[in-house]
Amino acid sequence: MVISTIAGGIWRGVENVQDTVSETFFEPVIRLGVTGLARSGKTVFITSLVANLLDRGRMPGLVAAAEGRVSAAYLQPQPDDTVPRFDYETHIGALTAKQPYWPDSTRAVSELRLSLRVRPKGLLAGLQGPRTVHIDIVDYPGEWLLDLALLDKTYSDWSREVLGRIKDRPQASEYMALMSPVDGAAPLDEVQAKSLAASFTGYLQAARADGFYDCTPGRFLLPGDLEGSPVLTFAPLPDGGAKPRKSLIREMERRYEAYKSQVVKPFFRDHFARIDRQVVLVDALGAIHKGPQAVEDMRRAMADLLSAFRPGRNAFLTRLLMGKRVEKILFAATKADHLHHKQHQSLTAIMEALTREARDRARFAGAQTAAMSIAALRATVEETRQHDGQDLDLVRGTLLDSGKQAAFYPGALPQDPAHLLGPARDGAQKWLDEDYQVMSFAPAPLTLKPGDGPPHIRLDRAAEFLIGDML
Ligand SMILES: Nc1nc2c(ncn2[C@@H]2O[C@H](COP(=O)(O)OP(=O)(O)OP(=O)(O)O)[C@@H](O)[C@H]2O)c(=O)[nH]1
Ligand SMILES: [Mg+2]
Repeated sequence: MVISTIAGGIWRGVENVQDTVSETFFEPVIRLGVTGLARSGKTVFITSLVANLLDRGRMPGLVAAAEGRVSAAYLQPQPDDTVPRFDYETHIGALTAKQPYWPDSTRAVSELRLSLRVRPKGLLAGLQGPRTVHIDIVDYPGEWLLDLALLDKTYSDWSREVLGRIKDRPQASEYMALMSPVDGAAPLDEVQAKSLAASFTGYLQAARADGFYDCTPGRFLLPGDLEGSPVLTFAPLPDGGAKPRKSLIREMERRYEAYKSQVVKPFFRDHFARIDRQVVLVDALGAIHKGPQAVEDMRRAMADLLSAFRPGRNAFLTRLLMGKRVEKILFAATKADHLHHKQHQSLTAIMEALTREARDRARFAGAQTAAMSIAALRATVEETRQHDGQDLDLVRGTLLDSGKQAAFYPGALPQDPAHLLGPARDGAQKWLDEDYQVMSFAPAPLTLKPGDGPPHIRLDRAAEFLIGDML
C-alpha cells in the first residue's frame, strides 16, 4: 500500500518533469474571453485586470503573485492581425486621470496580449529558469453569443418567434404599425426594406434600454463597420406563404441567411472557438434595480447566452469545436462596490441562482465554473451610520452627475435568492418588500503607491480562478 503510493508519487514526479521540460520549449498561451451584455463592465474589468497584473501589489489572492514568482509582466503586440487591439492605454488613462472618468462604450471585438514571466514552483524552482505565459484577453459583446440560436432557425421561424414576442411590447408599436400593412410578396423596394430595418433596429434599441435582453440579431445593436450593409438591412415579416422571386420577403430571407453565414459563423469560428477560459460579467444589481421583469429576462438571456458553452446542442458549433471546450467559466456579478461587503454574499447567491441552469449545463460539458461578486474598480468606501437607532451599512462615493459626495444605501438584498428570482419568474411587476436603488458613481481619484494597481474587490480571486493554475 505504502510502496505503491510512493511509486505513484515518483511516477507523477517524472511526468511532471517531462511536462515542464517540454514547456520550456514552447510558451503556453491562454485565451481568456471576457464577455457580458452591454454595460456589464467588460472594458473596466479588462483594464483593471491588466493594470493589476502589471503592478501586482493588490493581488494577494493570485497565488503566483503572492509567492513572488511572477518576475515580470508586459504588454505585447497583439497576435491577430485582423482584430483591433484593446485600447488599454486610453482606458487606463481615463480611469487614472486627475479627474477620472469611465471609458467609452465599446462596440466590437478587441484583443490584448499580456505576457508574464513566471518562476516555477516547488522543487523545480531550482532546476528551471522562469518561463513565459501569454494571456490573450478577448473582449466581445455577449449579445453576439445570443445569435448562435439563429443558426438553427429559418427566416420564417425566426420572424414568427420575434413577432410573437414583441407584438405587445410598447417599444415595438412603431415597428408593428409600419410592418402590418406590408405585403412581403410585393417586389423588393429598397427604401421600404431600409425603413423596416431601421424601425426594427429602433425597437431593439428601445427594448434593450428598457431592460430587455432578448435583443437579437446582436449586430443590429452593435453594427461596428457593418452599419448600413445589406446583412443588417432586414427585419421580421409574417410568412404569408407566397415568396415570388425578387419579392421583399425573399430578399429579407436571403439577407437573414447572409447574416448567419457572414456575420454569425465567422464570429464563432474566429473568436469563440479559440477561447480556453471565459469570464461572463453580469450587472445583476442593475437588473435588480430595473425590476422583476428585467431580472427574469436577464436570467433567460444568460441561459441562452451560455448555451454556446454546451456545444452539443448546436451542430455547427459541435463541428467547429471538434471536442475542444472552454476549461473554466467564471460568472461574476460586477460593480459590487455599490454594496457594503456584508451584502456581497447575497449578491453572489443571486448570481449563482441567476446562472444556475446555465452553470449546470456548463458543468455537464466538463468546464469548471464559479460565481463571484467583484468590482473591477472600486469607486466607493464603506461607512456605517446610525439610522432610526440601527446601524446602516452604506457606501460612499462621488456621484457621476453632480460630482458631489454621497453616502448610499441600495436596499437589503435577500439572503435567499429565491425571494427575488421567484417573483421575477412569476411575472411580478415590481418588488414587494424593497425598492432597490443604484447610483452611478464616478471613479475615485487615485494615488497609487509604486507597485500597486487600481483598487478592486476580488479581482485577484477572479484571476486566480481563471489563470492561476497556469502560472
Ligand atoms: N462602481 C463601479 N462601476 C463600474 C465598475 N465597472 C463598470 N462600472 C460602471 O459600468 C459602466 C460600464 O462599464 P464598461 O466596462 O464600459 O462596460 P462594457 O461591458 O464594456 O460596456 P459596453 O462596451 O457598452 O458593452 C461604467 O461606465 C461604469 O459606470 C466597477 O467596478 N465599479
Ligand atoms: Mg466595453
